Amino acid sequence: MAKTYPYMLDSLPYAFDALEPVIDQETMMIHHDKHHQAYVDNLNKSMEANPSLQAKTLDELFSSDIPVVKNNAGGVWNHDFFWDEMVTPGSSQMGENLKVEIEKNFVSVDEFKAKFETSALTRFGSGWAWLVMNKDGGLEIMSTANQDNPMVDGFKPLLAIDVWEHAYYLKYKNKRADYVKAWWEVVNWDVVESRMK
Ligand code: MN3
Repeated sequence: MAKTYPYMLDSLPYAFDALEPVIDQETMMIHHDKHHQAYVDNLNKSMEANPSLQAKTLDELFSSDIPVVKNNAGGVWNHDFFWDEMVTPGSSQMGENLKVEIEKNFVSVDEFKAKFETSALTRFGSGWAWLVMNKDGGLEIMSTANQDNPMVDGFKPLLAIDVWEHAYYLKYKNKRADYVKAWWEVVNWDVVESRMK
């Protein structure tokens, strides 16, 4: 993930229809080819306007005080992270190591999911809900506005759900809760566990 300028949009690691029926093909095409592409293009433009930032890595730009830099750097990184953690519905089960950590921090997998869903549903407007690891190795749930990223505050992201309307509106309309509940089916738990290391 140590990308630098000039930024390129990576292909999805699966077909546009791979997450059907949880996330429909049209949503994936627009989300990746239009929204994610726009973050890449706008980040490159902001780098052209700020040459002194061109040598920085993507995550170093999250704390920029130039809003267009911070927002688009987050947009690029957060979407790469989101695509990588999803897989064909129902094809991934939470492994024992991750389950033990989740239970240690949230009592049960069900309680973890309920808290994560609440975080996703109470994020007002556009943003993300996250499972993160803190500096002591504990797991926490949080949400961020817009394209903000928890790494700015020293957290290590493990899992994130995009709750911008562009992530779900075509299929789920205003029903963010239905999207969030269905989304568990496409989480690739092996990827989440690998991010703990
Ligand atoms: Mn998005």
